[in-house]
Amino acid sequence: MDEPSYKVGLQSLQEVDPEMAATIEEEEKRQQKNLIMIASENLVSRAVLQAQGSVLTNKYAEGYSGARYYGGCTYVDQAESLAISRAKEVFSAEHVNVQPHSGTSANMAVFLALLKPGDKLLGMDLSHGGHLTHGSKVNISGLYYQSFSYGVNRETGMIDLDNVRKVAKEVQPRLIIAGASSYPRFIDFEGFASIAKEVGALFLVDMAHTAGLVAAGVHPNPVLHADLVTATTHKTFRGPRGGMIFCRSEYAPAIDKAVFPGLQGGPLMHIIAAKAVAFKEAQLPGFVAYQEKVVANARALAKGLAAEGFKLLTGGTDTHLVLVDLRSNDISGRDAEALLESVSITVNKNVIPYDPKGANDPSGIRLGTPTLTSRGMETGQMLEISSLIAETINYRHENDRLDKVRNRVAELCSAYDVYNF
Ligand code: DSN
Repeated sequence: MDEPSYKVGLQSLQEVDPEMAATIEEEEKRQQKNLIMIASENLVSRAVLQAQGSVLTNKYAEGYSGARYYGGCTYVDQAESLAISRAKEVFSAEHVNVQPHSGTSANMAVFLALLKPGDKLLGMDLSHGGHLTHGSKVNISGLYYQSFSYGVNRETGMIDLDNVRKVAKEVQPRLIIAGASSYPRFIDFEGFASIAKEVGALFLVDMAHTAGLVAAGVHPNPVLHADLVTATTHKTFRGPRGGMIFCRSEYAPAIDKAVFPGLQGGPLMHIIAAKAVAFKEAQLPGFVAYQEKVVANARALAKGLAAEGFKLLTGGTDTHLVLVDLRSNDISGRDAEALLESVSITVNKNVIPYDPKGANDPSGIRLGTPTLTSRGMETGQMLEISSLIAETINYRHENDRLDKVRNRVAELCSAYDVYNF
């Protein structure tokens, strides 16, 4: 008997939509053929990809494990409970909500739970390396709340807690936020917590960038010091694209209510399952070694770039990223990004603190090591890549030299597979 034409399709993506299949294949090739150094990107494991592409995408599960608004939730309940128990263990947390669709959603849920529109929040200035959702005037965090910011010291490039304290005392915020997207040093979470206590503010850390390092114990754990911690699961943590919120038990009911029904409807159960897989991977042998290597590689990259004469914010790094100030290299961040892309090295243009130029054509580039480390690269490769970057930027008008860089990048990329399923 012929199958009715309306029955759910069992054909492959290639058969149903060759155009999209080709687009995805091209992206897979791009990831293989480029040295990807976007600090906020990584490569997920096959196991995470499988969970993400699973039939859990079919299930509606508004609510939480054991208290859903739909029948048939036995297995998605299991998936979410596994994610929760593993996340609590990995980060030593009292409570976690694994439903936020992204880091932004996680931050919005904290604001909805604990602030009223018009309340004051104090976060790190976006132009000094902070996050968009920490009070930028173009983001809901700066539109619905009165936002104030602290920055880094002009000379050292470091967060100066005395200055944070001074601003906090002046502003008297309801919420202080720490956490950054292009700050290469450890943040003194204990120091921030004591400032929050002094001024009677709640303390939130957004560890989106460093969650993987924290999970492996190679970075201080903000969960031990902050009232609330938000994170993404897809950066150093190497899980699926998504968010999560950790908090002390006293804030748990408000946080859960803010995520659902406050901000979101049905949770993405396939993504929650993939988060659970990533939490399991964070407990497997190899994860700590991976994160240690991410940091060692970033330090080697910083050392190599400094030896090539590049100026680095704070002079180096404690984490997975390096911020390069290009003002003395006679090239803007935007042009450097495009130039490096032309030799298959992918980075992003980035503002540097006190940048005389704007965000669309800033004075810096940001480089990170999570993806290259996931491919198996080591400090030797980082030193070589810093030379390739220097060669590209310093000899950008010499096509022969750029061709040589292209050839070497191609060799490196084929020696270190992304996926070889
Ligand atoms: N967009 C992210 C980054 O690239 O750092 C910040 O969350």
